[in-house]
Amino acid sequence: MPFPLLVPLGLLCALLPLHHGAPGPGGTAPDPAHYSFSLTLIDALDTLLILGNVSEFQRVVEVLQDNVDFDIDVNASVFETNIRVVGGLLSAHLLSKKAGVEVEAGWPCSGPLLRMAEEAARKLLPAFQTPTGMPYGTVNLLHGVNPGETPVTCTAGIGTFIVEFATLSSLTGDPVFEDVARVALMRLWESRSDIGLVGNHIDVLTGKWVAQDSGIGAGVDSYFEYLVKGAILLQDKKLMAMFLEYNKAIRNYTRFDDWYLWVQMYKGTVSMPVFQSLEAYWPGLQSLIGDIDNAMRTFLNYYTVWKQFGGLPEFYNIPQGYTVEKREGYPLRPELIESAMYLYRATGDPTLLELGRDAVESIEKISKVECGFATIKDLRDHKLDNRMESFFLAETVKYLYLLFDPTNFIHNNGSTFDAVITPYGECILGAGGYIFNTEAHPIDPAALHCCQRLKEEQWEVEDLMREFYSLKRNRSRFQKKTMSSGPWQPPAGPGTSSSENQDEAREKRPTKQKIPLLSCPSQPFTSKLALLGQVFLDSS
Ligand code: DMJ
Repeated sequence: MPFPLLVPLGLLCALLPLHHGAPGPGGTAPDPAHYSFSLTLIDALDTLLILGNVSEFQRVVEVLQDNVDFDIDVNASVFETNIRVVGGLLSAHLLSKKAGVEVEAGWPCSGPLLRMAEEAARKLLPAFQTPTGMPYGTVNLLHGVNPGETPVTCTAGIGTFIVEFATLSSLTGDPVFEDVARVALMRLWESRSDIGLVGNHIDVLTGKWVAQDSGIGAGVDSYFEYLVKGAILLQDKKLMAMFLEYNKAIRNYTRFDDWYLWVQMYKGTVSMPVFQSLEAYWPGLQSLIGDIDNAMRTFLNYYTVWKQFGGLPEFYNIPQGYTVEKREGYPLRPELIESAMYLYRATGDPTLLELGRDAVESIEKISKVECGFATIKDLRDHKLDNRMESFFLAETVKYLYLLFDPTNFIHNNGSTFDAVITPYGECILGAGGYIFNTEAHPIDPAALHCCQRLKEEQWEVEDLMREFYSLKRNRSRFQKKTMSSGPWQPPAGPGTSSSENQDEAREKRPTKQKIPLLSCPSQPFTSKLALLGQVFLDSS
């Protein structure tokens, strides 16, 4: 297996803090490579553990604790900061015990990396203070949203928060993160067209679509991904129902011969017969909903493009069978390898390993340079660019390794686990079923049930109060025949204040599901009280 060659070199040189802090070019969203908070270190941290390098993991945790500072005057992409920084820190926090880091009492409900994740996420919250509850795309980490900031955000920049933010809410007990993420998701859902599609960019102040191209790739991709992953992580049937509705519309209007094109979101007419490298996550996502046959067919289409060029060009014109002008590059993206990893777990089909082998060979042969692996500027002549994206270490290397390492702890099927004593009782961790955020940072779903007493109790008290007041109100209505009340309504249109949105989101939060699909279900408040905070299954 040629793989071991690739990994150590990539990690040796690339895990250095970046200290640039330059703003984005020409007022556009800033380039994450220019943030001043050790982006690559954070993004690559959990990769170290997955590859088995615990001593480096421990060293990097110390470096981060001593160096990371989010109180800086930098314009940051809300989306990128969430998926790379908040996601990377959360994942590393949850894996730190496994990596031999001495964790503090209270872990996983407290710890330095969790505090950093929370601090970074709080810096993003001002972006959600819009009339629609959909966030701005960029926020200044010191001053909040810049006056004059563009209100146009891409769909993925609105709908890619629930995995990190719900995890953060569960671990910290502060519901604000999950609330804002849910409001944003709900608004997108309400903004879909009559034929069930969403566009590419929307004005977060007015709720009007600014770019009406609809597809599964750039600008939209991880919104769909987070409906599925959020549904699995939170056992939330409504999120899955939303995805399945979209899935129907996507198949009806955008799928041709197992390729996915771009169409006009209101009419369904084809606007771009193009396959984008970013779309290659889709077969992996289909495998998560059990649609293996469709996933394999689409994967094989994409693999033919890989074979044609030795990598995936950013854009590929499907009828012409060639790259699109100025989109001939391959920045070592992970998506096709990610799909191969999921599908290999599901099928064991050796074709998927062949893609893995081809990827390792291409990356080694074309992109390896003295101090890392460079972006391929043009797949036609193999010219290189002077940059390595942080997702290469966070995702590409990780998914490749996991494709070839069937016994990795990430693939645990529940046969082993760790019992951890938390301030809220015993909690089971490390049993598998990890949910990867869109930057490949694995989140242990069981961890969301470790620190819940506070939150659950808070909600129970809120529910009791609500019940109490609604009883009281009904009684007085009965007596006075004045006030009207009704069932919960979805968030109102633009103009609703975001605190109202958040109240609504809290009301709409799925409380206890009848049939938990994952382990570690939470007990009702009363039983937990009786059991002094220990989490036991109903049957125990
Ligand atoms: C990553 O940063 C994330 O996967 C994101 O969702 C889009 N794709 C890049 C890598 O290609």
